[in-house]
Amino acid sequence: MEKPLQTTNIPQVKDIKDIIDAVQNVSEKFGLVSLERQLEATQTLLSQNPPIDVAVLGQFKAGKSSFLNSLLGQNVLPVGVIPVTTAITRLQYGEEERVTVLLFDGTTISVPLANIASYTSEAQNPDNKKNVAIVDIERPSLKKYAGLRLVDTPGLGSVYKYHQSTAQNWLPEVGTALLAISADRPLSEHDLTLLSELTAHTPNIIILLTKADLLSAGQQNEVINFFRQTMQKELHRELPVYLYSTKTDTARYQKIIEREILKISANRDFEFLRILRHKTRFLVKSAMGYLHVALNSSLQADQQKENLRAQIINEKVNETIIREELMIIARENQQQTRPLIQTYLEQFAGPLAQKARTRLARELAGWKGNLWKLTRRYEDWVSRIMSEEMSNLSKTEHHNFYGTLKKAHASFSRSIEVFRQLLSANIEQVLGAKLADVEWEIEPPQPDQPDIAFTKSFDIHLDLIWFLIPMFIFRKLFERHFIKGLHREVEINISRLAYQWEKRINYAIDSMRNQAITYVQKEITTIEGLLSQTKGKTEEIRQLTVLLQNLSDNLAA
Ligand SMILES: Nc1nc2c(ncn2[C@@H]2O[C@H](COP(=O)(O)OP(=O)(O)OP(=O)(O)O)[C@@H](O)[C@H]2O)c(=O)[nH]1
Ligand SMILES: [Mg+2]
Repeated sequence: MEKPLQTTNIPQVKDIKDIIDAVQNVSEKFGLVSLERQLEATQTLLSQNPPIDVAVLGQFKAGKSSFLNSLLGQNVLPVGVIPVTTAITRLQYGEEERVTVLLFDGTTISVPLANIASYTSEAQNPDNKKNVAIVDIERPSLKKYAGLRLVDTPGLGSVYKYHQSTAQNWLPEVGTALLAISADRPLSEHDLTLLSELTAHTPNIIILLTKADLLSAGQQNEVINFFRQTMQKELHRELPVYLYSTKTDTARYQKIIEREILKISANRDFEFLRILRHKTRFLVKSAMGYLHVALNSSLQADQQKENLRAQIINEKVNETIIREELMIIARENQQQTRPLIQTYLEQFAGPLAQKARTRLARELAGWKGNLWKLTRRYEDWVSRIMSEEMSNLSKTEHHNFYGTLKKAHASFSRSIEVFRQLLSANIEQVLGAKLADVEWEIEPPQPDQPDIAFTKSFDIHLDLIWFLIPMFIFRKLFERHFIKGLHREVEINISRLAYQWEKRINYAIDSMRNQAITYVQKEITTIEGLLSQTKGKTEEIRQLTVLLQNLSDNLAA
């Protein structure tokens, strides 16, 4: 971490407020939608002066919640071997123990500490169906961390895309980041991306190598050195790296990391300003990138504007074309969904029918009664067995149904990437200005498991005249009929399962297409806004740029 600077060298809250107001002004004037989230987070920090959020971030299962539990000396947060944490959870000092769940609609609920898992764990709150925005835990035992909030976040990179977006959306709020990485895993591309994203949000990043007990002392040193070198090479930065284990030597590791955290708490006001200043500097930098585009466009003679616009939003970079391309990608993949799932599932029809036949043959012998009773019993039996088998099949095999979802995701991403490259290249060629890099990723939604409901599909009507049929003569015949019918039941149910998954997967493809279209629209609107609003505004933009430049020079002091 950087050495603390003299407080007198850094701009105070009032100055930062002026800068943020200036960015807000520029953002409104030029419709800079992509700055909104960070701007809002910074304004909230400034106006509310909340405790510093010391956030534990990282891949799923890195041991984030376990680390916080260990620091607290009590198992407060749910942990597990599969992705667990589903909602942002903040822990801070309070005179009395209190847990408040804040929902997205603004309502708050007070719950006992023992019940937090029902809001923060994937098992009890799958996909955050309870709409939890944040869980706040106050405890008297956290007195030593006064001025801070320790924040547990959902893991990145898990199959639950919801977790990913929750943690990602929360990044602008980060005060100090503890990036948890399992010591027995090599540093991943995801961690490096997260690190570089984090540098936009905080000056304080600490690497926490968790599960140190899985390595020998020699290996631990090797890993620490490897991390130090990689940070230097990839990010040109030195970051503090600490080991941690909740299993062995915990007290020793804890002392060291606790000291780091307590340093922040002891210098809370100073650190708070430093973080705010960092976030503001990043905001100014992004805003200046956009102003640069606006300035270059404004410098062109007004009569050339239309011309300019036509060159940038040209026949390759325009909404209609991209929209069409995205439609075609969606349609082509959606047409393939059903046949792919159906073909895949067909391999199970034979063995399933065979299994059902064996079971039925065994159980039939015990069934008593006339044809009407026998038929009802058969229906119930098939209904139960098919629901059971289809449910199992759905649970164990659904990973094999995602072919078209994955293909569509890759094609959408490529399409958008090409769109952004063409747009950037046009802007650079026409205006000589570079677009600020905006990370954009399509979130592939995770389809739900269908409810397997068996609907009757019998075409035996003979049972209605059961009183005419002497069972002692015909029973064997009907038994054979039932057993023979099983193959068809299996086929019908497999078809239904394929249909249910087709609907879900195609819906997910549509939702990705909509995400992509929204992105394209936003981007084109921003650029068109920049091009059209700048007529005759050269002087104003120049002044704004100079203003932001001066302000950011102050920040760099
Ligand atoms: N060996 C070892 N295992 C650990 C340690 N810390 C955590 N684990 C195990 O790692 C697994 C994941 O722990 P969690 O704390 O749930 O991980 P998380 O990062 O919060 O996971 P998500 O909330 O799903 O993102 C659990 O099975 C823990 O028992 C450690 O220090 N050593
Ligand atoms: Mg967790």
